[in-house]
Amino acid sequence: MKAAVFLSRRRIRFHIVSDSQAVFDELVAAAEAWPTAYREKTSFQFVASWYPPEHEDMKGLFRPCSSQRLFLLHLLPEESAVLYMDSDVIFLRPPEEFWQIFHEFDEKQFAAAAVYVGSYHHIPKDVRYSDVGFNAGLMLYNLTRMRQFPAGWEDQVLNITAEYHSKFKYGDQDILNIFFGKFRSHFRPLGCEWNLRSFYCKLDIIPVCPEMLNCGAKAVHGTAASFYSPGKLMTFFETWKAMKMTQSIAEFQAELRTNLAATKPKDKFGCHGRDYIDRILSQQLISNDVS
Ligand SMILES: [Mn+2]
Repeated sequence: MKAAVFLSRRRIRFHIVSDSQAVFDELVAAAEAWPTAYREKTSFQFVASWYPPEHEDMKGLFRPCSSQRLFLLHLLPEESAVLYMDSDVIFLRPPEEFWQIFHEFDEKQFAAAAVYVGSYHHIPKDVRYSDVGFNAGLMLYNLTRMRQFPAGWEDQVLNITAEYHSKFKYGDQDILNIFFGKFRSHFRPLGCEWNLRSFYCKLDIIPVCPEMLNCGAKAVHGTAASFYSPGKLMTFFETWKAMKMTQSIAEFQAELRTNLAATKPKDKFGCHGRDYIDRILSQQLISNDVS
């Protein structure tokens, strides 16, 4: 949230979906330390966790509550569109640049996410979105169109869960990959540069995401608890966390690069071995190249 607000030139309304009012209060209290100019353009709203009656067990599908993103229509009845982000996503571009992608949707599309998760062969070929899937940690949803979806969004989600539950590896992300495998015309695939994960270090980014190698990541996603395991990604997270929002973006970029360069130990994701990782984790902060 701090990165989104720091980089944005717009007002941002956050809807925090949680099963804990205390967690929400903590977040709001942390934001009180932000400079006034940032606080004034930000608002927070608590949205209590909700699951369909008799489907409360879906809460534990993957990480606790990650499956809440399947029920945005119910959670946000007043909203017409939403940028969904996991709690472990950090922007390197202003979030309004991501929001702009709504304007590229054709007349049927109502959701968008960055492609390339890895192997998606655990889901049957006839229903999976693709062999490599997409990541659900950062998405755009046109909620108006979802509400109008003739087969019923929530009915489909529950049907998919009942039918394919035994195949799931990533829980609710698998449900989304099956939904948009069945109803492909409603999904807009986005470039992998919108979702850098530790997995890209392991594989080497060059063959799987050349855009990111050229331009750097536009958003970083701390999957596999990578922000909490010593290494480049933890340094990235810690530098953002400690940042006071009183410097310019360029000054912050310089500080981030210094901290990344000073991070020498090997990490379990193999990021230390990629000589381009420092650049990829910092380049888009002030890049005008938004190709
Ligand atoms: Mn996540």
